[in-house]
Amino acid sequence: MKKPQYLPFPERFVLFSFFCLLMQLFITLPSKADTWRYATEESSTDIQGVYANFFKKIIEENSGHKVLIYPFGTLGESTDLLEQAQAGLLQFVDQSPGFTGTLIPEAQVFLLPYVLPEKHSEIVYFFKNSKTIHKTFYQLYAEQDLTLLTMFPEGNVAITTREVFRSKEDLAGMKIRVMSSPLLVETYKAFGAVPTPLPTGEIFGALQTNMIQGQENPWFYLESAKLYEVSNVITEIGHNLYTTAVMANKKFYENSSVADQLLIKKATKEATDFIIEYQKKLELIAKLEIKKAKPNIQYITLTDAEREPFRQAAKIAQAKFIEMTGSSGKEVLRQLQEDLNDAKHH
Ligand code: 6CS
Repeated sequence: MKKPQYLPFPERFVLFSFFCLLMQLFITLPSKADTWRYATEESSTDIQGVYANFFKKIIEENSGHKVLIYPFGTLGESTDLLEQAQAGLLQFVDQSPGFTGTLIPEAQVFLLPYVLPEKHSEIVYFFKNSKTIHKTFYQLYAEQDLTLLTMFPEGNVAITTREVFRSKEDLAGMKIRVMSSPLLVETYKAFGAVPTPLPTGEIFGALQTNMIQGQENPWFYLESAKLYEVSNVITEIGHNLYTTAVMANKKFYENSSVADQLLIKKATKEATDFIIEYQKKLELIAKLEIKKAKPNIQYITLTDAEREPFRQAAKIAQAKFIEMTGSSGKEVLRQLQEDLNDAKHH
């Protein structure tokens, strides 16, 4: 039998080194300059906008690419943006689980009341290391043609109303606007209110005309969207941390060069690290700014005892979540609780 002919060792070594060099060049060489489109649900000075601009800066400083940012209002409502990203008209999009929940019901796990941590160190650890986000959700979003890049918090959610409320009974008959999530609807029903899903662009007008009597959002947004102007009371029941997600169109991401994928990962990581710290300061600033602009606004923080009925109602919301998502949601919730436990003991 004929023995296979191998190149002698020195030539083999030279050939192998040449191949390694080529691979390295392929990985590190900048790809051709492209324009990437990135839409957010908020204005460019809001948290999502600040994140997007940070991301853009890293991409543009390290490649020939340009990132065009489309802030809220330029391309439509949140649901329009996601459709455009799925279709590849946008390369990047920021959408919060309160809207994604209609497409990926499991995303609503981030809306469950009294689940996410309040302590900053736990929040940081959770968002950076959570298997729910980086493994389970990565897969669930991929099934919808989206590559999930990151999720980050935007601060504690507070509820604005016309009248004071301290109990579920006080909320009876009050129409409270929520994002278009079936789980948020069930949650506010369990809280005793009349949940009213509306797109972002309609919140201010609906409050002004008394079509709704309240809504929930993180503090920075109550200030930047001027929602306090059309509210008399802002109440903290301590039920949630607003969470958002940044995604890429999956085909675009997978067809990008290795160098571009690495650059997107680098920009995502650095922007996430930055924004988690940045958003932390905004709550206090918003509280001061709102009081300055409207001194007679009333801030109320429910006591532990007053929160108890809302904590009980949260159990109904959890049962509804499982009803909506089945065994997949059950597993998501189990994983989330494990992640939160890790964050607590880290
Ligand atoms: O409530 C909303 O619709 C909006 N809230 C925030 C904090 N970001 C975007 C979202 O569309």
